[in-house]
Amino acid sequence: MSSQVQKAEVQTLVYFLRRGKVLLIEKKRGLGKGFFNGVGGKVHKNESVEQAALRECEEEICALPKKLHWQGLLEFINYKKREIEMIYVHVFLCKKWKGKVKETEEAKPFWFKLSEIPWDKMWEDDKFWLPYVLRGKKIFASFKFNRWKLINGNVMVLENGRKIKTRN
Ligand code: 8OG
Repeated sequence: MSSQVQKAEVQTLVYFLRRGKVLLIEKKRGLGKGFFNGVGGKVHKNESVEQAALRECEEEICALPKKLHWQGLLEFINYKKREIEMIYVHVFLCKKWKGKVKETEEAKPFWFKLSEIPWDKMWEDDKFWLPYVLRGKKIFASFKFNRWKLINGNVMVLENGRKIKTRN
């Protein structure tokens, strides 16, 4: 019996960096509520991935990136009975922005030292790919979940379009 793709969406994630620290938000609602994550969400109809990333930063923490650095693409495939949900997430770094980072109805922001990232309060897959992104590497990663419980995954670190490392 075949499975059906029920949902396929494109999302964004932005990691702000400042003086050896990364900004993570505690999400107050939506998928990943209570977890720490980068800033992001769904790309709406009629907007580009970059426009969506900028809009989400303004909405969630009131800061507008001056420049976004594209770091890669994540593929999340979630199996639920005979349904499949696919999420493609474009990941960016941001080192310069306008406005002061503020808490909003959606998110509470916290700065973490790169050595003190709260991996146990983040999506299970993050520890496999985020360290590369925070070091400025470009990645492509794919993860399979069963009802959002991680089953397996694969991370490729890319350099000038060339695969340099694969991790399962
Ligand atoms: O607005 P909404 O709650 O739909 O936002 C979901 C955000 O969560 C979006 O930015 C994409 C992100 N996201 C997933 N899965 C994972 C994951 O495994 N790790 C991380 N870091 N983010 C994820 O949907």
